[in-house]
Amino acid sequence: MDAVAQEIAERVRASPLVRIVTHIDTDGITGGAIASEALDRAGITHEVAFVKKLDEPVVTELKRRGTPLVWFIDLGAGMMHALHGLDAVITDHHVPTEREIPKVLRSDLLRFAESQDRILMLNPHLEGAGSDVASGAGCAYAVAKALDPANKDLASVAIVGAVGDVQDQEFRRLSGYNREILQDGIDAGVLGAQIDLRLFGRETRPAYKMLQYATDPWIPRLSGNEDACIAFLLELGVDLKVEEHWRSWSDLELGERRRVVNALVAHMLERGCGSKEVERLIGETYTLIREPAGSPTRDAKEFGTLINACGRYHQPEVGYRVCRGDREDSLAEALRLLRGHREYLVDSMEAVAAAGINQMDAIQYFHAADTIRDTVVGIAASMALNRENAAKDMPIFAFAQASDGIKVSARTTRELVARGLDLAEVMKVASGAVGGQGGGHHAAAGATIPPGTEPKFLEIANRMVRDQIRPSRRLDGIDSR
Ligand SMILES: [Mn+2]
Repeated sequence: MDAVAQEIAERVRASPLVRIVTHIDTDGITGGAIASEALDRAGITHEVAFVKKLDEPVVTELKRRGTPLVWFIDLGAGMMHALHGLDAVITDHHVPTEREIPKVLRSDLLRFAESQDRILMLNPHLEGAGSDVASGAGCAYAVAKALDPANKDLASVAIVGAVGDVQDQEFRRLSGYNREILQDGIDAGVLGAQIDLRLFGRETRPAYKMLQYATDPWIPRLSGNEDACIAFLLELGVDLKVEEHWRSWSDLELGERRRVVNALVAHMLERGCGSKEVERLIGETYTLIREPAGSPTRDAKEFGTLINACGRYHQPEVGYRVCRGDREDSLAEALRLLRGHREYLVDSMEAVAAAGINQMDAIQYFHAADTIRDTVVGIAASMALNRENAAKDMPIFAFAQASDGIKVSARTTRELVARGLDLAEVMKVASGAVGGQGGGHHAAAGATIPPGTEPKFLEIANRMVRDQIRPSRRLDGIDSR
């Protein structure tokens, strides 16, 4: 990574103007903030633009503008085939497409073409690694560090990007190049890593709320049950409040935290959860140690969620300014967007109930039409899957209207992935068959399809899911939900 990062840094340094083009999710916004901060520190003139996706019209517009150098972050790899003619550097972790080499430049001219190459990409896939060893923000960080080793303090924002892209989820800790970034952050005195309960809301949620909202893992009888969570903590002798302040998980003393973790493990085992599920309680958590205790920017996962809310509601600049250090107006605005997002999710659950969840033989689905935004329908699908009224042994597909067609989001459990389900493949094939496009991950995938093709899409998806899932062998923990 370092050699390419160095080359990109030199390209950037030599350019009179750099246009940063980045994605509007947490990874893209944090990556844009890192790049911009590093360029500012180096005195390099630049602009930052956020895009929902990098498609042909965006590329055409960039070519038309003729900026001396474009820096793509968290995107670009998937458009390698269309970037010919642009001067660009790319820091991305998505799978690259093939470069398109003009026909006249074949064979003996190929070497010449390559030596004239105007596109330089830093991407873990080019070094034989997968998407999860570094995020777009992490790749941008590598360039920032190459520009100036003093930029190691930006590692904290890069870790927010990695966690925002759930790169710590599968193994309950970050891996690959992310660990080098983490170490840089620890050395620079901006990051801490600790083994802890990995539920969401360690800093800002009352401890009982953190338990109540637990979904990974789902804790039988506690998840979704406020009274039971309060009783659980009280029985362990944990004070829920100090004066008027609800104590968060981070407010608890080490002894209290240990007691709660031990009790949670025993609780889950007694209720038939398998060891795989119980293990998911614990993992590595990341703290931005210079941020005030109890603040929404102290825990990397909470920080990432805050930034994501900004992107989802079309205010990426707000999140970007928080990442650049604004703890006044932009933070207040970001928190307002996050609160709005939570209210929106509550309303979305009502919209799902109104739409109704329909079952086919291997999948279930709902069609939200224009009642849920396309940027939120994926979370609505996850939440619906965790509710009582959805079947736990089928993936869920959610449809919503988008500006460019019908957005489809699909979600499933780890148990079904372990039995062979691959939603990325389902999305790709089923959407392709109806004239759309899609992809993603095994357990979470998305697509956009032409309006009216939903029935055909569902029919193909249902058949594919049925063929993918191996006959049920009773797995560890599968009945725990
Ligand atoms: Mn990313």
